[in-house]
Amino acid sequence: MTVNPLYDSLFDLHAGKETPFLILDSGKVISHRAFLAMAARFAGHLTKLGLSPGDRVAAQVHKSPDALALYAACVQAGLVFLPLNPAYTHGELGYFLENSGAALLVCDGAEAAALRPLAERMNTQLATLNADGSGSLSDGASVCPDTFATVARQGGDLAALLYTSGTTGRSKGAMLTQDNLISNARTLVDHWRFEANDVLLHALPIFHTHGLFVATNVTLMAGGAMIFLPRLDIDRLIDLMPRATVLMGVPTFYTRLLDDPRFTRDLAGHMRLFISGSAPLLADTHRQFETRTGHRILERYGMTETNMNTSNPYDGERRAGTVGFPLPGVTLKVTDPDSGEQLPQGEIGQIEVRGPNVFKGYWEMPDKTAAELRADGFFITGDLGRIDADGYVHIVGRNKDLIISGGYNIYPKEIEMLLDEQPGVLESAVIGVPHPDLGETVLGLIVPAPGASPDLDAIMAAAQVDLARFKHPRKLLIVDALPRNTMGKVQKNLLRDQLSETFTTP
Ligand code: MCA
Ligand code: AMP
Repeated sequence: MTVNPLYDSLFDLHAGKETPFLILDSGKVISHRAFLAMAARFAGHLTKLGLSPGDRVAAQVHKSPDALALYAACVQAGLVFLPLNPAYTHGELGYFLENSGAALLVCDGAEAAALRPLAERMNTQLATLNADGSGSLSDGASVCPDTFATVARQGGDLAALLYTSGTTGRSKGAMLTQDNLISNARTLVDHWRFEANDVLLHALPIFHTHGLFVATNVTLMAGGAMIFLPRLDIDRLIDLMPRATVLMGVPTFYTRLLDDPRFTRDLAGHMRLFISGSAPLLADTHRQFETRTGHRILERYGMTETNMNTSNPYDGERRAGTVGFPLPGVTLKVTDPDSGEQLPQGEIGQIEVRGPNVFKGYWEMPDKTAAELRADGFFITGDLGRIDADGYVHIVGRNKDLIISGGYNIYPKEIEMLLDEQPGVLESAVIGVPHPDLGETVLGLIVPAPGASPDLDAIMAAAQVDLARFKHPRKLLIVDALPRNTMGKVQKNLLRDQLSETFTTP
């Protein structure tokens, strides 16, 4: 009898298998059985800490097999996994703890002393897990048994809470249910033909949907293996590619590979599949990749709130500059942003999606949920697109003020609020401009207060204290005024056009 649908579909089938699951750069191999024993020990310890089903477990830890086992442990113990980018500052972390009411924060040992007062203030327990697997969590788990009585859950219960930044500058916790994750993993295993003999080259972070659910859940469900690298390192990717069958990455993975002469048709020839997502893959990159390797990258489109929505076909034409077709079970429509009415085929509008993949809403933010998730189940993605005559979905822009840098989402509002507070600043605008490596990067424009000469170095230093590194403006510029439309709204498109070559010309 199914007691915990997600645990049963991802893990249970392979629990006894000695087949490889994680292949580490050190050469160490962790089998499916050993991984689940590790997860069971963590689950035992989490229960001993007094956590009960539905409690949130925040994990701000480095990528490691143990960090992945913590995810599996949360599923098995009925806890809600809340992964966080280690780049977040303590200030940013405080917001996530407070908003989620996390019962436990797992952090790196090096951060524990500094974070203890924050955790105490939030009434959150603290445990440590270091990149090498040591720490108080592993110490506690080491005396727990290799098996754990899986906690019963239902498909509609929460499995994970993933924060996504908001246009107002405050992050929102997307509530993902067991069914959301299971249905998407099932669809992708089938659509991308994942099998037990697949070996995925995994160099993505595991605190986002892409590296955690798309890559990991799909491999787990198929019973395959992952070459598990701590981060993107092109040398390691090239060295290890001969042992892999599939690579998943953001477009920066592919542009960096193409920049390397060692990445040849011979090296890539045996690979079964290259998948790209999280940010637009330039049609030019798609073509260059095909010329170099003979492979067509399979581009797909997803969101934290929806998991994967569309994918180019496995067998049919993988069309450059498109994100393919809606996945089975997903309904996608293009609507008029003002009226919400569906537009005729071929017209550009906002993309809305509905299906078993679509989340349950934002954690304790009913107004924001109501604004983006319609009563009939359609989620308003904030992306602008069109469907061509052959049914391929094209993403042509965004109806939301969002920058995607190397696959990380950055909401300008959060940075503008900080810049506006700095001495000598009247107002600011933060825009994304093209960047050869990251796709887009952050440019901050500052309008000085009358008679003031803002100190750009001091402003940059202030941003560095409060914001995660990937959100830091790569450059700040002084401008006299910001262009506004008749409604008084800053015309960021004009700024982007004027400044689009800031990082692309030498
Ligand atoms: C690192 N840095 C960044 C980024 N990453 N700055 C801006 N944008 C970034 N994405 C900082 C580093 O801290 C470093 O700071 C400096 O920039 C240069 O770092 P570099 O060595 O080039 O970075 P890297 O370690 O090579 O990382 C680049 C990366 C990485 C490989 C593109 O960011 C990455 O793995 N991105 C994937 C993100 C992802 O998985 N997104 C999925 C979310 P300093 O100068 O101080 O040293 S979206 C999602 O899940 C949806 C559902 C979907 O559709 O998939
Ligand atoms: P996130 O909120 O981090 O889940 O990011 C989701 C956003 O990433 C989407 O709303 C899109 O704007 C963008 N995105 C994801 N995949 C693609 C893609 N293949 N092409 C263009 N944009 C994408």
